[in-house]
Amino acid sequence: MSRKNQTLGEFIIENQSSFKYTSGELSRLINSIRLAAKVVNHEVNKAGLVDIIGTAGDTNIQGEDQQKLDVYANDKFIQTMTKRNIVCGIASEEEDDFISINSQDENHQNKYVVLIDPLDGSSNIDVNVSVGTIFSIYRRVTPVGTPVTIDDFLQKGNQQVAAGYIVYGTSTMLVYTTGDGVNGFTLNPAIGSFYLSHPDMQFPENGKIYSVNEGNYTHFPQGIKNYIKYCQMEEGDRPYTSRYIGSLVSDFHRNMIKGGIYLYPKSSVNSEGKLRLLYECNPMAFLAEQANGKASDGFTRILDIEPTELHQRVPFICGSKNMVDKAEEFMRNA
Ligand code: P6P
Repeated sequence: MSRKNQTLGEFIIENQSSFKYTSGELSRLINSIRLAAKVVNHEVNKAGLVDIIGTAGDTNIQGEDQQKLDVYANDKFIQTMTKRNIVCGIASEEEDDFISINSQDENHQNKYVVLIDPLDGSSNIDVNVSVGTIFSIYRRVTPVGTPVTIDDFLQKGNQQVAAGYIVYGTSTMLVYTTGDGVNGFTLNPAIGSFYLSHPDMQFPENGKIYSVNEGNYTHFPQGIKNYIKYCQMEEGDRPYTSRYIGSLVSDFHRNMIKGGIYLYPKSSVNSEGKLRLLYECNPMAFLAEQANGKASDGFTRILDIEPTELHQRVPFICGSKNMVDKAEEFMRNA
């Protein structure tokens, strides 16, 4: 039973036995993500000081080259998971191809692969708007003892063993699931520990917030246009409130707490939408369903979509179950 104010470390140990692949490897993997999150958080929070402490292309006090924050975040998460010898492969939005990891020559004995968007919404950093890291974890499907192949990464979202995000906002939170509900941990920067602040997070079945970039309205499918007009109509509990941060993790996090729907549909500009299936939509959809929410491409459950390539995009509608149902109804009837 989770207790508020438990540390993330205590929570992982206490709940390890409930995870069906109890081997301690996944716990060590979550711990490595926790460590990388703290390192990245430190840099993200300094971003506003770039004119004082240097930026990409400069060198820092250790003489290291300063990097763009999304490249920095990518390097830190990959280094941390590699050094701890826990995963056999990593795919990242920042890497064209997946990375086979065989650190310390352990002959590819590790069982987990991780797919990651190391710093989603990074364009918001320059204007001091929150950004996030998104991760998705699978067990490999090819034989242990051999290098990973693309098949280990092109798995349906319903095969994920864990998923989560870090939101670098007014506070830094790590929110994740291993298939037994969603729990949120808030970082106390003074001592560098994450504390269980949001146990058993759940989407309200209904909500009054819709998140979509309405600047694309004229390019949307008719069903989406009709749903947006429905949200704006004076009737019953509507009009809803429009809230769009431009950072998926932040919009998702707010909607999960308050109730709401996030939409990034396909359009005449983005024929498959903008968001990536494997390291944005699948992990967020796993979290949504574990929190009593729903996620689809407007017609098909996100977690059932058969992946075909590493960086493929899909339309994404996610949030409070009854709101997603209504949006799908408009898509079907258009
Ligand atoms: P647009 C950030 O680039 C991102 O991937 C999501 O975090 C965000 O919701 C979306 O794209 C914003 O895209 O086209 O509305 O600026």
